[in-house]
Amino acid sequence: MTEARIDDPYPHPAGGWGSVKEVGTALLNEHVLFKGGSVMLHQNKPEGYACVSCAWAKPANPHPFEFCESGAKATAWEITSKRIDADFFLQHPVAELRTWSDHLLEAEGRLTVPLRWDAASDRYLEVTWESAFEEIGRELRAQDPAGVVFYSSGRASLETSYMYQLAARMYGNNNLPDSSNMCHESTSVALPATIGVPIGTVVLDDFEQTDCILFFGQNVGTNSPRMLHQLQQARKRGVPVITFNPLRETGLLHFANPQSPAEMLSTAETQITTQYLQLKAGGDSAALMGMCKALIESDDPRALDAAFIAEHTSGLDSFAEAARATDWAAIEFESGLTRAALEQAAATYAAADKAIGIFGMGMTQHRNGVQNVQMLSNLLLLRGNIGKPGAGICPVRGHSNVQGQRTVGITEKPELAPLDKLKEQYRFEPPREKGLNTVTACRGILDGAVRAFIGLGGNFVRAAPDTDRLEPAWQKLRLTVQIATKLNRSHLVHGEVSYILPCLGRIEIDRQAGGEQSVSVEDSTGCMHGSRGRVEPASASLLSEPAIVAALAKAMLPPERAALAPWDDWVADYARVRDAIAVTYPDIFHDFNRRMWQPGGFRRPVPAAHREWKTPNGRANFITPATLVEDPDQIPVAGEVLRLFTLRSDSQFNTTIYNEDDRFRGIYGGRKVLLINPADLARLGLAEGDLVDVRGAACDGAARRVRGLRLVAYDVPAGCIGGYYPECNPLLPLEHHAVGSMVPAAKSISVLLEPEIR
Ligand SMILES: Nc1nc2c(c(=O)[nH]1)N[C@H]1C(S)=C(S)[C@@H](COP(=O)(O)OP(=O)(O)OC[C@H]3O[C@@H](n4cnc5c(=O)[nH]c(N)nc54)[C@H](O)[C@@H]3O)O[C@H]1N2
Ligand SMILES: Nc1nc2c(c(=O)[nH]1)N[C@H]1C(S)=C(S)[C@@H](COP(=O)(O)OP(=O)(O)OC[C@H]3O[C@@H](n4cnc5c(=O)[nH]c(N)nc54)[C@H](O)[C@@H]3O)O[C@H]1N2
Ligand SMILES: [Mo]
Repeated sequence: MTEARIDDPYPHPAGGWGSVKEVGTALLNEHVLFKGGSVMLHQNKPEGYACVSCAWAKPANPHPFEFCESGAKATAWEITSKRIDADFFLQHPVAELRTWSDHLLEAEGRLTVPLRWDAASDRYLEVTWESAFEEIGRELRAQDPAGVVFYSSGRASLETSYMYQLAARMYGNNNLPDSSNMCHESTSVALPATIGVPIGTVVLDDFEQTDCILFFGQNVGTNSPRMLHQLQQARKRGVPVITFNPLRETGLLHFANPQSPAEMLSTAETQITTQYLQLKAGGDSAALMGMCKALIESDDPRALDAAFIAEHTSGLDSFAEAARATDWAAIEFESGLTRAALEQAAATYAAADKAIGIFGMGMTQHRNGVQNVQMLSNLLLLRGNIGKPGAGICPVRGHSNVQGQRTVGITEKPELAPLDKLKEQYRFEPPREKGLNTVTACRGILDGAVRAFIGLGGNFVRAAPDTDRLEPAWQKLRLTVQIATKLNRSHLVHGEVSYILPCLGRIEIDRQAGGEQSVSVEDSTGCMHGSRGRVEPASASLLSEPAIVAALAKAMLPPERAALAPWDDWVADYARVRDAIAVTYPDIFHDFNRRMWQPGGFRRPVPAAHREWKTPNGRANFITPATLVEDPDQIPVAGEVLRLFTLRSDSQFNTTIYNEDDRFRGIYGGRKVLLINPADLARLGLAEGDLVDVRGAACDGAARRVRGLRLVAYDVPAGCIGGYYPECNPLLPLEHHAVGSMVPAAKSISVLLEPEIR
């Protein structure tokens, strides 16, 4: 058993027949096989709807089936025929629902009516929309704006997000944290300093021209499977793919295209990775330093692009000095990789004219998350791999519009929002104080400074760190309001006054006074796309997100302030919101209403993509890393400290758990498991199948524990263990976050294993 797993937990390609079967099962479970099948033909198509799963680019010439297994599951989950009505809550008091799993809560189906928590009966009771907005407005008007948080999860459209940030700023704060605070904020902080843009420089065309792909800490087979098409095409041209990941992920090993009949009928499959480097969790900066050192110390003058460096960059001298001064022993120790392996990777990279560096949460969710991204930027700059066709940096964004939300003003950083423009456009004085991000909002919840929380989607309590500290504090909030499609734990661990406001999903037809509406989203490559819902709403009582945001704004703002923006006109016709967005951001969104339907979307300007560097010194900058040591937070404790990295399974979208299996990793029978190296098992006197408690061993010394996790022997580097998000979030200390970006360091948490306490 152990042996088989370590050899290959899923001896089949990603995609393939397993994928087809999973899509069918997902649709069947939600009782939408027929409807779902035809709906999905519109996914990621011009005139169709943008997938609600990941943010990967949507091509101008889509495949007939431009969806993947993960997208199909997300679609089925949203258009499910299952419903939660008011009766459900009469039968289930909130205290009881708090004992349900994440999976069971969402599996009940779509929320259908607005709900208010009733203290006397501990139940959510149906209310009218009017009374909901009236009371929420009254509550918010009584609060100091400094203590109110406007969170967004990255799914809401550009239109909704723009309205939401304006409402918050008219209300009086910049407290606009979003899910990217837990995700790619490290990228958004790292890249402006190195190349002068907060986003990636790569577009789909670059994949057709590249000679080499470097792949860091991103699980493509599960989290952005449509990218497998680009990878497969590149591999067919013989392009090497070098992967850095502590786990051997099925999707990074091989792929059979479920949309290619030839591949499905034969045993043909594409090998994706050509060199797989199983580094230690948190070893990326060191690994990248190894590759940079190999290039810098190379005898071959062509190893570096001297002309590019001279013309475009700054800072190489001190970076090169640091690389020379770092010895290989330190690099090998911190990365867990051998010098030979890193030199081989560097040689492959040096042989390519054009290279792309792709990365995900394995890079950003670390104490050194910002530095990791800057080290990848350094490596690319050494060979002029930014700002030319076939090359560039490619952060893979998570939620389907998380990048776009930032583009239209959802940010707690006042310097990143066009406040003067908003002032001129809406004739009010926008607040200039720094707002709360995820970590500082949690601090405020813990110390009582935050009194009210509005959630535009998401499941903040489950997604954020330190679950067991946060939940009791969260219940002391005066007001919690959750705009949502599905029931989740953040609705059940609630404030004194608490509302659930059910909304339309993006796949649903959105009818307003001005007719059927469309929305827009930005993908991972900075391209904006229109999206039109296709299925009948889950319930006639749902409101759209723009309608809810507009009603909230009108309820919480003094009437003369609310009158400064045309909320009702916007709801009647979202094209008017896009007009307003185009006024605020003319460079990006001019002609928005026309261009949003362009096949492949329209791209926002990305100066670095043509070697224009919007950095303070006008050059692309090499940045010397501060340290290669991953975890400066760890305190000395008795016992053997292991490094826990938290993972998504192939059956979840963040805190949405479709089912409890992780097919690609061969993990069945529940998510309360830890993946551990067999040598660690033996050394710690433990055996596969044992149940253990995991105790936090990080920074502040506070007690943190997750009980009863089952050990699974797995091919992970010694000293590192894998566990699932969000089950392991009680172990993630709030103050253990990335330097500079404050992204919780969910990919290296210091822990100890102890025999289970029963
Ligand atoms: N189906 C599905 N799609 C999704 C999501 C989902 O949950 N389900 N979530 C969406 C969201 S919001 C996001 S942000 C993305 C997340 O997508 P990813 O960026 O892929 O995030 P994770 O799955 O958390 O982990 C990524 C990989 O990092 C590896 N890893 C862990 N630690 C390290 C390390 O220290 N170094 C390196 N190099 N690798 C490491 C893990 O083994 C894993 O393969 O996906 C989006 N798409
Ligand atoms: N330990 C650990 N923690 C992590 C991570 C990790 O890798 N490890 N990853 C982090 C990352 S990358 C992210 S992005 C965050 C995710 O954090 P969030 O974005 O807050 O969480 P989700 O699980 O995506 O939110 C799911 C809920 O969104 C609601 N929803 C779904 N669709 C819609 C819609 O169309 N409209 C509205 N209004 N609501 C909708 C549903 O009610 C559903 O229950 O978690 C972070 N937390
Ligand atoms: Mo994310």
